[in-house]
Amino acid sequence: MMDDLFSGLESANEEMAQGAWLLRRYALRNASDLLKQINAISVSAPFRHMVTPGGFSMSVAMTNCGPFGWVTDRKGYRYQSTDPESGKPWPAMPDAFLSLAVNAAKDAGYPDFVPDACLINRYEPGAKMSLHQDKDEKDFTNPIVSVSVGLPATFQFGGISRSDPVRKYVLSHGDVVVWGGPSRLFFHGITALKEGSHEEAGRARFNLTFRRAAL
Ligand SMILES: O=C(O)CCC(=O)C(=O)O
Ligand SMILES: [Mn+2]
Repeated sequence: MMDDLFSGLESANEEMAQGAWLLRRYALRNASDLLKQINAISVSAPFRHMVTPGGFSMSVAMTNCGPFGWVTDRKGYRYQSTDPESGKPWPAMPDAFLSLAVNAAKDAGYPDFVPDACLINRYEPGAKMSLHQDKDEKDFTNPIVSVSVGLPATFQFGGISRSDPVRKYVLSHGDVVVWGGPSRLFFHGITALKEGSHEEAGRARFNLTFRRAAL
């Protein structure tokens, strides 16, 4: 029944800009497993509120898995292979994460994407991420794959300049956004998460951002 309703993936997909696709419910079947894996990862690499170079503590709590993890502190933004809190390598990227990211990228027109970094964002009500570009990676020919689980959030997607108009999209449990090519460096952000409770994720939204950090 559900298969019939959602098998027309075309209708669930929306092109947000050239090279940018919203794949609605793409990860719905994986979502409970993703939550379990996120929980396991956070046991060895706990969520933490990192500090920006300007000295502000981020409202989004973060951790990472995979060969490289994105970090920020007073010294700047960067990728590193170890967790600065423990000095240990980040937890391995679960196979289910990797295949989800590879398949979503392929379906959005990026057949060569192999992520080496997975940033895990945890938003609690009130948390937000201001408009920014993802530009700490070495090779912008690789797309970004972004998976949403838990409470819905409003994603803002703009253009190549900070002042470009933004469109808003509600990202729900299981939604995947892929952007690359001409939109790889487009500004984007998440507005303050609304209060709520999700039946599987509780009072939170999780986002997995898959990137290729190294060449
Ligand atoms: O939470 C999201 O959907 C976006 C996260 C993001 O843009 C980032 O971590 O760079
Ligand atoms: Mn981003």
